[in-house]
Amino acid sequence: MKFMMAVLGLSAMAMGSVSPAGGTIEGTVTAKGLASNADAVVFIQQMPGKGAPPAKPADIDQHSMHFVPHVLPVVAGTTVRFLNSDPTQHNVFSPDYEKYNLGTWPQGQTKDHTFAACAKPPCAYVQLCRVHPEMEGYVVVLQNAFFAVTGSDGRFRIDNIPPGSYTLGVWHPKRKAQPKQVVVDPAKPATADFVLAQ
Ligand SMILES: [Cu+2]
Repeated sequence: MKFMMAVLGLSAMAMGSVSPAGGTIEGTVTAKGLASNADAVVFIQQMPGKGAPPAKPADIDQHSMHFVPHVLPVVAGTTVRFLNSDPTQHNVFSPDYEKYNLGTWPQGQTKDHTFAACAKPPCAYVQLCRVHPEMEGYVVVLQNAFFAVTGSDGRFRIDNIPPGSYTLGVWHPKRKAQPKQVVVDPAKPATADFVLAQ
């Protein structure tokens, strides 16, 4: 029996069903002059053949008068499902790119929008509410799924990246930084640190 399993394992490797190990990029984003380093999207700008959106929608909740998460990166073509968890009715809209107004809907229900109109990623769509001017969130449409969002400590980590040389971009609601060139090697994590300025 042991022999059989060993043979099966070998043939699976020979057929290429065991994918090669990818590499990691990790680092920090420092948002100068802001209280928190959160909400920076770090992303690989172009990844050949990696542009397919996920089959399942990505979720944004409207919860206690906030968009949760505040910043949602997605691959171009992704459908975002907007849930209303509040007893009050919101009215989600965005004035960016193709522009949309999803109207209002009751607590516990959802509305979808598919982000298929971003010709040149990244495309940042501000999410606003006609009823509550203080509400604000962002959907950031990217070319591929190799992205991460920083928490308040500013740390990020992107895993399982095919080896290669890439341009690593960063997007933030209020700050900017130049992209960085990064070489991904499965043998050791690459690091990149960004300082965001106005
Ligand atoms: Cu609202």
